[in-house]
This record gives sequence, structure tokens and C-alpha cells, in this order.
Amino acid sequence: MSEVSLKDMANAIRALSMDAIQKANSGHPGMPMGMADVATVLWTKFLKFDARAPWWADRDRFVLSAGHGSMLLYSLLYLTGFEQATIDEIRNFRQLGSRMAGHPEYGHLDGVEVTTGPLGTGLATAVGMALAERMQNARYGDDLVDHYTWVIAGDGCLMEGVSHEAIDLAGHLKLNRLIVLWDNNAITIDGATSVATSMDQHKRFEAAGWKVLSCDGHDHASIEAALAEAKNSDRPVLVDCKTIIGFGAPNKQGTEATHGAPLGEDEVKAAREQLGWPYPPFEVPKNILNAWREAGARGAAEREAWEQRLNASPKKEAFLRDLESKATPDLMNALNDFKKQLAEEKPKVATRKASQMALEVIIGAQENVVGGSADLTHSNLTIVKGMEPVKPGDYSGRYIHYGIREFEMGCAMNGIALHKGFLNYGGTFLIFSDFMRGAIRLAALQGLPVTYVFTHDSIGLGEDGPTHQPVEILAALRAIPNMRVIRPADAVETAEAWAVALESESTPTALALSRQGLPAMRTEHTDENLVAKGAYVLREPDGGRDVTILATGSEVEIAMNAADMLAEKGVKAAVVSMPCWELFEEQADDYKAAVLGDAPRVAVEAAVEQGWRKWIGEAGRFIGMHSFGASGPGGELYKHFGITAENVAKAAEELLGKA
Ligand SMILES: Cc1ncc(C[n+]2csc(CCOP(=O)(O)OP(=O)(O)O)c2C)c(N)n1
Ligand SMILES: [Mg+2]
Repeated sequence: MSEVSLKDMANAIRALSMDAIQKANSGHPGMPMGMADVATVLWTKFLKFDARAPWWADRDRFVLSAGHGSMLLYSLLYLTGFEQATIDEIRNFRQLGSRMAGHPEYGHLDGVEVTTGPLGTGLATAVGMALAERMQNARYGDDLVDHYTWVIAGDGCLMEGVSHEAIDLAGHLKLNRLIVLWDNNAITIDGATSVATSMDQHKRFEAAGWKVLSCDGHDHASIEAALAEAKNSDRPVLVDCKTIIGFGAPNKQGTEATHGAPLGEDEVKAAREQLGWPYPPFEVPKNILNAWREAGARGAAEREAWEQRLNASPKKEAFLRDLESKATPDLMNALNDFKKQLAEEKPKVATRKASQMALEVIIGAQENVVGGSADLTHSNLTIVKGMEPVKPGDYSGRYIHYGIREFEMGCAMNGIALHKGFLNYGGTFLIFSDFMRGAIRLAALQGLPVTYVFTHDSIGLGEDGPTHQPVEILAALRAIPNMRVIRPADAVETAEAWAVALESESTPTALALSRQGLPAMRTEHTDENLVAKGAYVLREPDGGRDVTILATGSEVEIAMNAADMLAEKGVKAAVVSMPCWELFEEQADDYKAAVLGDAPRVAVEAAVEQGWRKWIGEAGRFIGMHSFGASGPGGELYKHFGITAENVAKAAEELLGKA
């Protein structure tokens, strides 16, 4: 063992990376070869983990924000002995079905904490993990929660706009367990970073309240000194690691040629000579592998001691329950009781207000539900009594002021969900969900059950005008796979929507909520959650249907009024409330057929038509938006754009050949 040097260990990462990328004929060798030394020091001397217990709750989190350098992470997981990270998987890098996907994907391979690849988002997600760690620590103490979040970020991560939001929030909250190792190789795809940036990153991070350290990223002593110092900080830490991209490839290192293409057989051979690595591809000599395996077992004793502390703790049960990050039966019962009350009281409220009323029940019923807003707390109505703000140095609160940082909020929400210990939601205007779309997509891709409280969901918001009035956003969100978009029509549907969101285990939920007041549509209580069926018949005429009107959210009222008008003319109209297309699609065919019926269909939604043809067919009629909105009172806008009961009724009559 003693004869194995850190240099040998780092070279094992370099060799595995260049060989796997060469074999796959695809991948990014520059980053793993450049950061191999930093990663070796981190994983052998600092990172708290136990390769045999990949999901130990108090492990340090390691986030490869520079996700293109996936072979760095895969090499580390194999070398330290993660069971799933076999040498065969490394040989199979980037092939269909391999756990070792092109970029690290959460859920494919133990040890991958987060899906990365979209630059900057790993760093932004890590901020949420580091925040969750402090929040969990505030609840359970140092004995049970005491870990760091380490991030490797490249030049690209620091160039992306989301990094600004991330470092600002982390600096403000004084997340001192967050340590970012910057792979400062001054190269990106287009060449030297100087072609596109003149940023002084030290000053930038310092201005955001971070501590900044530096090291020579190829000098193990220098790295070790910097990491040791980084662990003792009252602020988050940036470690500027000066590195050479593709280190070890004699003709290509230091250039963008190593960034994103196999080195080529000749250069791989030359690198073997340069590095003093005479072994065949995919072969790591026993003594070097053993040294790595020892590093992978280094944390076992610490984990066992932690388990003993947990077993002895009076908080054990609560800790483990929170860790599940699931809604409790008590919470779901409380929500159902609340629904019963709403059906009796029939409040006329905006669904954003109904959401706040539901949140009062939720927050009261389960301690580990936390939420926040991107500076629209009193518009989104995301805060309720009993929620104290999370503050720098005091993380006992349940409400997170994300600031005007939607993208970071979305990424931090993902980080909180990935960390585990909490259920979490965040709010902004529906229109600004676009600013966080990259995070929403990653939530859906990773299967994270976060909840978005998107208020001001249509032209109904009125005077703020077309900059604030979403028309295309529902369609855009519905286009994301593994995503539920729920647009409830009244207070009961809103409570049901929250129940769906809270019970979701692997799908994010976007609640689209109105600014304007809406009358009660559901005036009879059922224990059954009708929103969970996606769509249901709200009004069925006696003696069969002449026409079916489909609507969501605030337009359900319009559909009901249209049905009344049609009834006066002897036309029998059914009304289907359709709060969630995705859930409806999951229902049995006969249920769907019964809800949709055989009669001609009209749909009404204050948004663009895209997607509605699936439900109304080629012959159906759509009443909605065909342009951006306009500034004016909401009620007038509905008339101006023709989204009225009269027009719905007229469309129905035209369909029936009666107009
Ligand atoms: C949001 C986003 N934009 C663009 C890309 C495509 N891309 C992948 S790596 C890269 C350059 C990254 O440079 P750097 O972080 O310095 O990595 P290095 O070349 O040093 O490995 C780009 C533009 C991406 N993955 N994500
Ligand atoms: Mg770079």
C-alpha cells in the first residue's frame, strides 16, 4: 500500500477516462484528466462517504456540476468500490442501457447525487442540498446531520447566468458547508476563456460573500492545504484550482482539443508514456486498486458510529420519517377534512387564495413541509402562519425567501428534494416559470416530486398586461414528459390538486392558479379525489348529451354558464372539468370514453390551442387565446378576446348546425 502514490491513484482516473472515451468513441477526456489530482485528494482525504452504503444520510454530497466530465465520477465510483460501478459498466460507457450514461443521471447509478450536464445547474442544485443540510441540522443537531456539499464546477458553470443567482443566495445564507472546486483550466469549447470573458471570479465570489482560496490543481500538498482550510469557514468557499485540461496528453493537453472528443489511439498511447502508466486499457494494478478501495471504505467506521448515534437518539423515528420525504396519512386526512368543509362553505376565492388555505392545513399537519417564493410571497400566497423565514445562520425556519431568482429557486428545490428530509414547494408567476424552465425539466427528468405554485395564470390577471399574462405557458409545461400541470377550477379542486402534489413520489407538479376570484363549482363532498382522475364530468344533462364542453381552471365557470344558456335553448350540454391532462391520460380507456362522450366537443381555456385537438378532435371548436394578451381589467379582457359563455354556447350551436 505504502508504495502507491496519489499520483498513481490520479493516473488511474486518467487512464480509465481516456480508455472508456476512446472505446465509446465519444466523451470528454479533458476535464477528468485535468481534475484527477483534485478529485483524488478530495476522495481519499476529505469526502465523507462509504462506498458500501451509497445513500447513507449523513454522507457528504459530491456534485459534478461539469457533468460532461462524467468519466471522472464513474472512475471514482468504480475505484472506490461502489457495487454498481463495475469495470464492465466503464467498458460500456455511453452505450444504451449502461448505468454510465453520457452525462451523470440520477437514478441510474448509486453515487450519482444529481443529473448534471446543463452547465451551472449542478452548482445551483448543490446550493439547495447545502441549504437542506443546514435545515436538517437545525432540526436534528450535529450528531445526526453534519456533512458538506462539494461541487466541481468548470469555467462554463461559472459563466452560466444561474451561477450568479446560486452564489448570491448561498453567500447571503452563509452556507459554509458548501465548497466549490473550480476547474480553472481557462479553456472551454471555443478555446481560451479569454475569447468570451474577462471576469475576475475571485472578486465576484467575494462580493457575493464567499471565501476564496486557491491551489495548484496538480500539486497534492497544495490541494490538501486548500481543502483543509475550506472546511473551516463561516461562509461558502470557492477553491480556485489552477489546472491543465487534458493533463497527461502530451500533444493536446492545455487545449480545447481535449475537451469533448476521444484523444485518438496515438495520443492515448503517448499519454500512457507521459504519465508512466504502462498497463493495458481498463486494467488498474492490484496495489493501486487496493489503495482506492481502502479510500472507499475509509468512512465505514464513521458511518457505523453515526448509526449507533441514530439508534440511541430519541429523535430516531422522526428523523427517519422525515427522511422519507413523503406526505403522512395525518396530512392527507387533514386535507380531506378541509375539502369537506370547503364543499359546505362554498367560498368564492381565487385559486391562489384557495392554495394558501390548503397550505394552512398542510403546514399545520406536517413539520417537514417547507416552501418559498421568488419574491412574490404575497402574490403567490405561499406563506402561512407558523412559517418563520430561513435566515443566514438560523435555518430552523420553514420559509425560504429565494429572492428574484426563479432559476435558482427551481434548482434549489431540486437540491432539497435530492438531499431528502423535506417536501418542498416554491412560487412565482406562471409567466416566469419560463425563467426556471431548465430546472423544471431537470426535476421531471430526475423524477423529483417538487411542487410549483404558479399564480396569475392567464389574462385574468388583468392590468399588468401581456408581459405578465401567460398564453403559451400551459402548453409549454404540458410538453415536458413526467410533469403534471394542474389548473384547478375552485377551492375544492385546489385542495385536491395539493393532495395530488403531496402524494406524488416521482413527478413534479405545477399548480396553475388564478389571481381572480372564482365561484365554487364543487358543492358536494366526495372522499374521492376527482382531480386525481385528471378530468371528470362536472355537469351531466338528463337524457344524453348534445355537446360536451371541456374546460380548465377559471374557464370552468364560463363552461357552466354556457351550458345554462344552451339548456334554455333546449341544447343538452355536459361540462367536463379537466384540471390535469396528464392524469387523465393515465385513466382506463372506458373511463376516458365515458367522460369525453360521443357528442361534439367545445373546449375553453384562456391560453393557446396547442394540444387541445387531442381532446376535441379535428371537428371540435376551441375558444381561447390566439395572440398575446393586453393590459386592461381582467373581466374586460375576457370579453375583448372572446372568451365568454356566449361564444362557447355559440360555438356549440354552430357545431350542432343550429346557429
Ligand atoms: C447550459 C449549457 N450550455 C451549453 C452546453 C454545451 N457545453 C458542454 S461543455 C461546454 C464547455 C464547458 O467549458 P468548461 O466548463 O470550461 O469545461 P472544460 O472544457 O474545461 O472541460 C459547453 C458549452 C451545456 N452542456 N450546457
Ligand atoms: Mg474549462
